[in-house]
Amino acid sequence: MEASSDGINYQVIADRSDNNVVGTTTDVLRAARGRYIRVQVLSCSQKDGYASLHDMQINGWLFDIQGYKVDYDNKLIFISDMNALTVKDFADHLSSEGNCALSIQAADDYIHSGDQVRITDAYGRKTIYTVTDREYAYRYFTDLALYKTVLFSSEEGFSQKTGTNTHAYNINDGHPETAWTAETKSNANYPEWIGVDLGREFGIFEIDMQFETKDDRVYQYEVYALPDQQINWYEDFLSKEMLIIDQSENKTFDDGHYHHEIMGNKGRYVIIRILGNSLYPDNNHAAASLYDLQVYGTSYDSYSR
Ligand SMILES: [Ca+2]
Repeated sequence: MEASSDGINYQVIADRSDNNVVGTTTDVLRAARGRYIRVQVLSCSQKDGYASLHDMQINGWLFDIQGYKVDYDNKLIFISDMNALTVKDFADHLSSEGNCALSIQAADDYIHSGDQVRITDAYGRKTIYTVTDREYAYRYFTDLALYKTVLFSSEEGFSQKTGTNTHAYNINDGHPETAWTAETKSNANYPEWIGVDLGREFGIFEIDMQFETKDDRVYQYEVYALPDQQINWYEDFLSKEMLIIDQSENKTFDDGHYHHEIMGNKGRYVIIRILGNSLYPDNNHAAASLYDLQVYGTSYDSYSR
């Protein structure tokens, strides 16, 4: 059995010249690569028996150097199970991407899920990456919003009533007991909005929020994901094109904790627009208030291609 990438030059990928199995045979190949496959029938055990083939099936992977993604932050290399990478192709490609050396602890000539890849970058830094074929493992395990720049419509800053810090930066400070409260002056004002600049675009899969629940208030809100270049907040709120979660009719209390799973919407800015709550406008001090915002997703710009 021979394979060729151009239909002219063939190389032997399986030698069964001493085959003595009658009927169906299966050859499992580990390092064969080709576009054209041909079978040379050399002889037959039966005197005067002629060459005859009922069926031939070939299973394989698509060789595609674009078929992997590198998650530099979580030190993962994602390989689709529809694609295959040889160690050599991968090394050549990474070298062309600016990495000067790598060593791969692979079981054979292919890179498989579970392999460890040690990459030395152009600055001599050595990092070990883990190869995975499980797409969910490619997602970020850490909160993308934590300590990132907070954007907001207004903030009280300091509560005269309780003496507590109510600055906007409390929504992603890692402390569940600290909260942002919007400016109330004499009257709460809606809509208010608050969110984070993730620093660059991500595919957003999960958003977790903890609102204030004083007097069992229930908030109505919308969540937007805005792309890198977009900073015209109010226009986007009107356009609704970047609306990823619509809770404008929300009546569910859930202790103010809302967990949303979405489909990887692309965005750099995650903004919660708070439309009102169940106490407002009867209680004109029931301002927007949020304890915590967490965002989970995948990287977009760390893909190698
Ligand atoms: Ca907090």
